[in-house]
Amino acid sequence: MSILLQHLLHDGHRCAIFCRAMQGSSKIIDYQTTTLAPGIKLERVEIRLIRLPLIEPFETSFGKIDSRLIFLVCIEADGLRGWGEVVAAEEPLYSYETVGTALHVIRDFLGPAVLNRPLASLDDLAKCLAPFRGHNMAKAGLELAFMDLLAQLNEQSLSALLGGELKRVAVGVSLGIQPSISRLLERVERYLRLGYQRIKLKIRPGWDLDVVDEVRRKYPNILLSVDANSAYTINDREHLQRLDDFKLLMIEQPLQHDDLMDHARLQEIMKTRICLDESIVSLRQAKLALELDSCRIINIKVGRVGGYSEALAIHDLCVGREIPVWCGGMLESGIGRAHNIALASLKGFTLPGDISASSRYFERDIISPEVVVGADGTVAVPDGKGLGFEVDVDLIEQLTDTRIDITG
Ligand code: OSB
Ligand code: MG
Repeated sequence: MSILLQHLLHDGHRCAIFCRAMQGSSKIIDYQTTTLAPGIKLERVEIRLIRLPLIEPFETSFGKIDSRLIFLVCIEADGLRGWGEVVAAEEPLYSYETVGTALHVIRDFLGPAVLNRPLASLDDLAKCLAPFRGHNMAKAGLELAFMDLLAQLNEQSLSALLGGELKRVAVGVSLGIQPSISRLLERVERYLRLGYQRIKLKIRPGWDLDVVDEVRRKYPNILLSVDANSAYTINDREHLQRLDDFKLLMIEQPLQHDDLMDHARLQEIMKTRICLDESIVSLRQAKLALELDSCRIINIKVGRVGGYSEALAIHDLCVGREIPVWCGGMLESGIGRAHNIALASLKGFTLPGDISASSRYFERDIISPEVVVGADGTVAVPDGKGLGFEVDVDLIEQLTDTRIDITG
């Protein structure tokens, strides 16, 4: 049994943990059926951890991974199941949250807080989660599952429930740091041929100016951006200014995650627009960033900001201020990917999102049909109920490493 699991197993009466390594197979636990009126009452929250290998390693300025431990959240009410995904990674590198912290927080606090009370809207759910500080990715997992459920109950698509209007969303690809420039150029060529509308290059000191120069030289007219994932400091300002030569669509998160001041200082001297990712963890931080002119583009990740209520508010703020918005990605499984597609169908998402085809990352996805990118670099927004994709429950069951049931 993993150290993580040994640590997490405890005698709490509200949850049952099923671990493949421990029991051989998972079991279903009974729960009490509750009435629905006046709002939905969530009867059960289920966590599933499944490991999905990546087709090729993904390297950023903060590390390299070759698989994703996917954290799924399933909630049940009125015989229906809603699915969400917690985008936290195994290590606290992109954010302080991890699979372990999210598991703890959902099992011990957030899950019990949302069970068995009438929830008529997303707002009601958000109010149950609001007292708990931080842990946005954990909160988002519940909000996502809840909105899938609500859409199914309303017999509408998630996109329609969110107020999305686009039928297809524009997408780009995020290319990790490669062992060589020639390998990177080969990847750029591949994804352009597949139709992706924008190429984003991960950069870090030592893998930046020369690399961008080569790509730009070979493709003078493509939409090209870079993402530093906080690899620089304001002392690198002159170095970063040299990126202004490459007609980049944006530079994403060059400086520290909690440093809006230095981003504003850098934006003042750079022509290239700064886009904030890690720094935008709430509507308040988004307002502050725009007030300070720390960025001129915002990347919305529903997980990073704590769910749909905050994501929609940030979207509306940006639309009001004419700040372009795009949908970020966290190497999600099909479930998180389906949520991203629904979110990106809102009108304010005017730049291509990091929403790749399932096959860009995984051999086999856990939804059907898988997400596909058309030759025009767009992804269709499904109009079926809820996520609009079938969740492959059998495959999830087969892949389940850890399962936790939380009941009231
Ligand atoms: O900074 O946008 C990022 C992946 C993991 C963590 C952070 C980031 C990313 C990506 C990949 O860039 C986006 C995707 O295709 O899901
Ligand atoms: Mg980023």
